[in-house]
Amino acid sequence: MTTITSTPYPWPFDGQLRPDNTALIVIDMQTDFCGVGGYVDTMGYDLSLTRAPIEPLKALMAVMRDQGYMLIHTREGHRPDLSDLPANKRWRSQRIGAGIGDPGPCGRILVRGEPGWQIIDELAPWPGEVVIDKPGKGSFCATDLEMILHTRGIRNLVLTGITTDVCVHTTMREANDRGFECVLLSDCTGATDAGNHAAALKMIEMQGGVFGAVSTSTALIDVLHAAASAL
Ligand code: C5J
Repeated sequence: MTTITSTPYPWPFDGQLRPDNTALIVIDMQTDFCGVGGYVDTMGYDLSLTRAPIEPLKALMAVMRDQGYMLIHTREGHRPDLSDLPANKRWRSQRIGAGIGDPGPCGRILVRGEPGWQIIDELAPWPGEVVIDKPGKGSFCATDLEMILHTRGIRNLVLTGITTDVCVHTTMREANDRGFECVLLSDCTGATDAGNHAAALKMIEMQGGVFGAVSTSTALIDVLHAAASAL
């Protein structure tokens, strides 16, 4: 039995934490969400909040790669012809001066292949790691993520990335509804608003862990190190 210290229950619920059944998912660590001149910066939000997870994530990714855990990266973005961009998503982003699909300092905002859409160098995927391109907030919507997880025998998901209250939360809810056992690491996530980050964590913990559990990278790393040294 292996669990990590987390709230509101020790995760995973059944103590089955192993490299063959658990994946780390790193959501949307793209320049558009945490880099100068990207989408979030153009909207005027505080980049320090969405950049906060970078260092803890670096450390966690190194340990999980070393121990043979599966890493999955996601990128939010749209086709260059914008055929997968809903009109209301474009409209509301243009209304606040950061039109998705429009040109900006990092190329066309949230368009696949543009500089702003790339995952930041510090957290770049390694060759062979799965990268999921998604047009929406949730990582399961209009992607092959669920099929990949089932094919690889993954049933536990460690959720990280940005933003806590939007793409990370949506993905956690989608995963929980599909029966995956989820934990979100509070220091490896960030929102465009500190209050929203805190609220998103609290929502998870209601009803005994309605979407899963909340923990930290250090709690997970401690357990992974202990498990490795017990071998
Ligand atoms: C948003 C995301 N906030 N990655 N995307 O539009 O959270």
